Amino acid sequence: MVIPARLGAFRVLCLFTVFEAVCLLDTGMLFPRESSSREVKELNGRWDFRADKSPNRNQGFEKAWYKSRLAETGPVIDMPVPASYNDITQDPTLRDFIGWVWYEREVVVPARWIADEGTRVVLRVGSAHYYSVVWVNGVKVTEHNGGHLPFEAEIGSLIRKDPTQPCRITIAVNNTLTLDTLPPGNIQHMDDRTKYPDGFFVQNIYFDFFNYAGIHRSVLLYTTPKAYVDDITVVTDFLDNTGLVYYKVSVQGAATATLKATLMDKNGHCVVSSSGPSGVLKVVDVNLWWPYLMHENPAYLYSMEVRLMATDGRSTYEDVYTLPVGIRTVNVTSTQFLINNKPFYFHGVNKHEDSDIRGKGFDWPLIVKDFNLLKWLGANSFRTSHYPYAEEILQMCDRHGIVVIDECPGVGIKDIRSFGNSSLTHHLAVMDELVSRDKNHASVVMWSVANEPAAEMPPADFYFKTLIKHTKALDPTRPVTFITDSNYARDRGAPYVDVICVNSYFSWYHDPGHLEVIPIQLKSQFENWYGKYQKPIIQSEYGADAVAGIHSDPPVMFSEEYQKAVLQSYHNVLDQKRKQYVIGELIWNFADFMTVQGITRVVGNKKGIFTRERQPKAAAFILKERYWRLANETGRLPVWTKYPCSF
Ligand code: BDP
Repeated sequence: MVIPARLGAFRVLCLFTVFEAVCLLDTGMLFPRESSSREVKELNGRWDFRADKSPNRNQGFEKAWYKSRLAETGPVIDMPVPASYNDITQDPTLRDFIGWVWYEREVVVPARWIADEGTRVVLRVGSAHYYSVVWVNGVKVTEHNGGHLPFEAEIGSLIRKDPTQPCRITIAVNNTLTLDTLPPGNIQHMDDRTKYPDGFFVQNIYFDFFNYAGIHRSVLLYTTPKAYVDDITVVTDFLDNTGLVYYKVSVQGAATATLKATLMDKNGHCVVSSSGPSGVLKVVDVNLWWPYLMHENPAYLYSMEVRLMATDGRSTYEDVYTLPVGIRTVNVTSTQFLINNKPFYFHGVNKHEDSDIRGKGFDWPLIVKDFNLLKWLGANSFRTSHYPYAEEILQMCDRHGIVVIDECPGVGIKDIRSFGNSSLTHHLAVMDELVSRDKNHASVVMWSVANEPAAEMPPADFYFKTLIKHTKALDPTRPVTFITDSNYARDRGAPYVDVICVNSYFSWYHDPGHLEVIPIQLKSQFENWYGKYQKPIIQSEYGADAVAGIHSDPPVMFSEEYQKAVLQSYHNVLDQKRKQYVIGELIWNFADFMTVQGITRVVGNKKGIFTRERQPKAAAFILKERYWRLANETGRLPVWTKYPCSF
């Protein structure tokens, strides 16, 4: 249910109801933040590492490598965390390794954390690809199925058992994909010894990016008091110039607790407060959260401080957690996407978490550079193709007003066996984790449950109906979509989405080299989809490969000129249709990125408008000119954009 904007009071009533639904998830996944009651210790840097290259990849478990220091059971190498391990060494077998790899490091835990029984010590892994098992001092503390999302374990009692021992953390990570993982994949053994060496196998994948593996995001220890704020959910709205922040706090570790929520403005001044585990904060003369280039003061964030007091007879606990809150609404009509009741046109990009050396490893310099490029380009949005991105990236989106279509790792669902019950159950669980992690980001305006599934397969309809219904129940305040490249999706899956997202590569994968087909085929694409559903449409991917530095006039495929020409032809049609029901365009892709080796890829996918090193190709300037023109037409530019060299 996306609630129509015009129904004022009814809408507020509904938000109370939907708010209950958002809170269905019972375990919190709050981003670890320091506060007067919480400390954070980053465990990033150099870890010991060994890939288990035994034939069955299982020696690490058989020989219990977690029981003693990794260096005692065999040779170890240096491995940075966070980073994919694939491109770190000169070892080709590690670049393409499939199976278990082992990471280990010892940590000095502050004595006061250990001494104070009233302190919880939590070990958190921001993400590791794909399956992880974690031990502390040889004792298993958790395991997690899936990359791209965080997981954690409380380890306080374990490290208190013998405070003289250093805290040894061992993490085993396996990048093997199966028909039930997200994304799916499968292992194929080649037994013909006239062709393949002994033990030869490959991992088949059905998605177009390198299956980078390892510990991709920060590993942290953080503390909370024994009684603590476990989760916060906010839903925002406004009536006239009063902002409304509905909040709900869940508490762990205390049967009863006193809670106070205080909203502060950008300058740290208290605006309004309320007590109790749930309530509504009314903000007079609200500063709404607006997207970049839609308003002269975009991305306004309040801070909501939640303060908990609890006592268990012996001790008193105080916990403080501060959440950034942007007040905004999202609604969809049959022809428009509304943010704060005003039409929003997505002029943005699709990205990847990808760079040289680090692979998919989190890297602040890269992230800040990418945001500078997005702003230079005049992009107001991106899709997290094809998996959830690091939380720090979404925080940057909140801070800079970059609107996000938040995608789960449901990419490459192409085998009929990946539409079965166990796949669906896992997919639903991943959506639970994703919504739980990202629900409070103002920048996130839509969920994408999958990219280009094989919609021609009959089970696709039930699968996507269930998935979309489930996601809407988790969060009825945001629209839900799935991304399609298939006309079959018109009957299977698409009936349940709020916004139609279509990928197409006319004159590339279809009619290669024939730019003249674009106007006809793109127009028919839009008219067929709109004709059937009367729902707004986003051109969620389009583009062409261009190898930077290859030039050709007249344009031929793979030259910078051809990429430019494809973009220009698409833009002509988009300019007609955006006056009707097309609500956005996202180029494929922001930057060149690594893929599996294959005859259609020249050291990766070259559809970036920037190279992998983030230098512009000719197409970047075409897009920049267009996006700033669109922004001038549809938005209100911030004062500082008069000085573009401030980027
Ligand atoms: C699209 C996929 C994307 C690919 C792109 C391409 O969604 O992951 O990278 O095609 O082939 O269909 O460049």
